[in-house]
Amino acid sequence: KSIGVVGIPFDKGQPCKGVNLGPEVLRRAGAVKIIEQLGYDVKDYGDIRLEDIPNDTSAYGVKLPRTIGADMRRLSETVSQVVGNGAICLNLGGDHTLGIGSINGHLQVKPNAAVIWIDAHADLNPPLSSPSGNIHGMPLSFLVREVQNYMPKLPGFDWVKPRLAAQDIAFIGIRDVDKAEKMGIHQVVEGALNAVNPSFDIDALDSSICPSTGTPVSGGLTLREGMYIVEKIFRTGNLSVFDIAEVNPKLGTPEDVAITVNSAMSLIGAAFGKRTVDFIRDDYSIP
Ligand code: DIR
Ligand code: MN
Ligand code: MN
Ligand code: MN
Repeated sequence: KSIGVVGIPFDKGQPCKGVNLGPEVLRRAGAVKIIEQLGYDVKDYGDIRLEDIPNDTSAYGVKLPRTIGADMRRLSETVSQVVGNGAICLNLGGDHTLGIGSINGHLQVKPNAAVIWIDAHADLNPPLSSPSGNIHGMPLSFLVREVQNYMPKLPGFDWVKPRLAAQDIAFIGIRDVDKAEKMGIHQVVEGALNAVNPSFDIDALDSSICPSTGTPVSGGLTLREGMYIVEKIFRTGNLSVFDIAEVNPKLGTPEDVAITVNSAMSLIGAAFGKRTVDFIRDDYSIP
């Protein structure tokens, strides 16, 4: 089986500087090596090229819509290409805006894919309902069919199609939901597990094990719970795209960064079948 790795050094969806360094810190920690050692045929697509469109005025409270739209379009095309080639796509963020490109591109090739949104937050705010104006809290609103009545026509996003039904999303780890999001969440039940796209915002974990992220929330998943979720998904044999988002190596002490990157690395390993106990054997028979 092959894996395509894509870096998204993107930070325009939220105000904290440094989350653009996520792909670099995860690559340095060995994110590509760890999956190669598991026996996959790995192709690193590098980081996606990011736009800088001049005079990109805000629309409906969203900053830099044309620039962000162009960036996500490029990610969507890359994910389509990787999945279309028969590989699993590993997306290294970057802030969680990347869900727009990742899921749109995935669904273009596999329209029946189910999304597992692993996050402290629902990321379902339509632009005009968003309390923050930060687009990393909005990605699912672009994708979910049932909320399109609330979606304005944002410049730069005409290529995104709401290909996802609310019933094909499962939320895990959610504990900080805004008012407008509650209506949407109500409609969500666990979808059938066909092709699966886990989108893992590191802040789904308890803030004690991911201090270096922009919006940490206490009371979250333990590392074992997070790993259990992605191990389970791996064992379905239907993992198709995996996103890891919101690791910010510029937040907190060097120790905080190490704790956070270690958590992310454990999740990446577990998502691609790394056994927790490496020396385990399959056969103990005595000849
Ligand atoms: C909040 C925070 N719901 C917002 N969202 C975050 O800005 O819309 N998502 N941090 O991961
Ligand atoms: Mn979050
Ligand atoms: Mn998120
Ligand atoms: Mn966040």
